Amino acid sequence: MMQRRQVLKMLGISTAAIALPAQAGLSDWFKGNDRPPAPSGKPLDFSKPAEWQNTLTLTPEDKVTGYNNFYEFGLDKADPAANAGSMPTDPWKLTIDGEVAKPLTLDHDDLTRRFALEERIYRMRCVEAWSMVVPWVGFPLHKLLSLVEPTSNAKYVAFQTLYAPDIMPGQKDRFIGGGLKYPYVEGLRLDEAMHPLTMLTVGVYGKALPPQNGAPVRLTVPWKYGFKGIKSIVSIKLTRERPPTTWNLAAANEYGFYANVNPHVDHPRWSQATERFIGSGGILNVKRQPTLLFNGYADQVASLYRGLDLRENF
Ligand SMILES: Nc1nc2c(c(=O)[nH]1)N[C@H]1C(S)=C(S)[C@@H](COP(=O)(O)O)O[C@H]1N2
Ligand SMILES: [Mo]
Repeated sequence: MMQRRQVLKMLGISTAAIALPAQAGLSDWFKGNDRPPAPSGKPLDFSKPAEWQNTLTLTPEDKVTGYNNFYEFGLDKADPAANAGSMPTDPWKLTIDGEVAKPLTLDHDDLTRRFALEERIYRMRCVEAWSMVVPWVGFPLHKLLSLVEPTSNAKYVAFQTLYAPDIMPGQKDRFIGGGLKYPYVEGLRLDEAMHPLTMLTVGVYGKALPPQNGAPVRLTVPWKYGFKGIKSIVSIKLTRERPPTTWNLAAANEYGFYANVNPHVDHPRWSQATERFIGSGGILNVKRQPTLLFNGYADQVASLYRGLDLRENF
């Protein structure tokens, strides 16, 4: 519920003035978790490259698929699991074009068949200061980008979520959708997009992504705040200019283009020094732990930002 208030506050709207529908908040969800289990997708074929395995404690599947941000389906963490089932994800079209020599369109089955799938256990850190550890299934984005052959003009990669206001109530109603501008858009510098950690994700916990996690394909950039991980992608465009990004459009002083996880750069309204790890316990067992620079991936990604002031470029 804090998030809804924050968004409304951001829009200059007082929560007291609006009758909001009664919905389960964080505490209710942890208390009961009596919602029906999220629909489980079809099992996927994938390898488990040693490089991407580790001994981090996984966030349980019911929390990964039941505690979500997907504002197209509402602001409460339980809304996406409750409402996203109506989103048709097969057939699907993902178009890759713009500054490329060989534009390409992938359909639903291409997403799981065209590239060898890998399971990768990644940390995931939301800008709201909670975190998870998730076994994603997908393939590195650079494999797709190499296939379309970016031109020498390509400097950025722009991503766009499905726009379907009749299916996604948040796109039609600014109170359901938090007043964000839709379709949801995100972007990366080309070198960030080509980084081996950056993945197009089609599954979680060994199965095709459930709709609430961004079926049939979403982005995973583990060293950045979760909002960079745009869901249910229909378009990837290589561009010359830096593309607009949804949360930056909503509040440029709070959400930057880079959004690299950084314990030393606080959000204007809260500290980013620590995070609540969502594990197997109830709300009393949620563990506070230090936030890691680049979410623990500094060895692999710090060189991308050499010479860049991370405070200015948050
Ligand atoms: N289209 C779209 N993508 C989105 C969001 C959203 O509201 N709409 N929320 C983002 C945020 S804030 C987070 S933390 C992650 C959450 O991903 P998860 O629900 O799979 O954990 O999705 C990101 N991708
Ligand atoms: Mo987030």
